[in-house]
Amino acid sequence: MKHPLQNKWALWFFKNDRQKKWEDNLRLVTKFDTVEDFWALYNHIQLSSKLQSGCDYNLFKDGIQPMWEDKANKKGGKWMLQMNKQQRVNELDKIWLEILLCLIGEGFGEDSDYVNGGVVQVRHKGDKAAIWTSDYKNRDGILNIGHIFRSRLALPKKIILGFQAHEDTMSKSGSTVKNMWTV
Ligand code: M7G
Repeated sequence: MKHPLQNKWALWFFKNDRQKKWEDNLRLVTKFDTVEDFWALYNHIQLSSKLQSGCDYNLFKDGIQPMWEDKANKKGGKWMLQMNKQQRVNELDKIWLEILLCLIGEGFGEDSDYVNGGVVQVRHKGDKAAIWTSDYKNRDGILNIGHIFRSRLALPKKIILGFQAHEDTMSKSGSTVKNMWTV
C-alpha cells in the first residue's frame, strides 16, 4: 500500500506568454495524495533552476486555485522569500524542495489548515519562493507559519521574511508592496 498524505495536492505550472491573459498561462500538471506519487512526480519534472525565466511552480491543496481570486486566498496573503541572482545555482532547488516537504508533510502543525499552498517563481531579477495562507486576520497563526518557514529554510538572521496580503499586492501594480508582518 502507498503511504497516504493528509491532503490531496495539485501541482500547477505557469509559463509566461505575454500574448495571453495571466490565468490562461496557468496549467494544472497533476494531483497526488501519496508519498510515492509525490516522489514519482518530483523526479519526473524539471528542477526549478532549469526552468525558463518567467515560469512558476505552484503546489496547492486540491480545490484551491493558485490565484488571489480563489475564495481561500482572497483574504489571505503570502510569506515571501526574495532571492538574489546567485542563489539560483546553490539554493533555489533546495528551498523549493523544503517548501514542498513542509506542505505535504503538514509541517506547520496546528496552523497547517491555514496554509493553502506554495509558489516558486523563476525571474531574471531574482527568484522568489512563498507560502500562501488564508485569513491574514489570524495574526498568531500567520506569524507562527512565518517562524516555522524561516526555521525550516534555516534563513540567516539578516534576511527578513515579509508577509503581504494579496489585497495589497493586487492594488499595487509593480511597486513594492508593504509587509503586513515580518519575522
Ligand atoms: P507575479 O508573477 O507574482 O510577479 O505577478 P512578477 O512581477 O515577478 O512576474 C505578475 C503579474 O501577474 C501581476 O501583476 C498580475 O498581473 C499577474 N498575477 C499574478 N498573480 C499571482 C495573479 C493572480 O493570482 N490573479 C491574477 N488575476 N493575476 C495575477
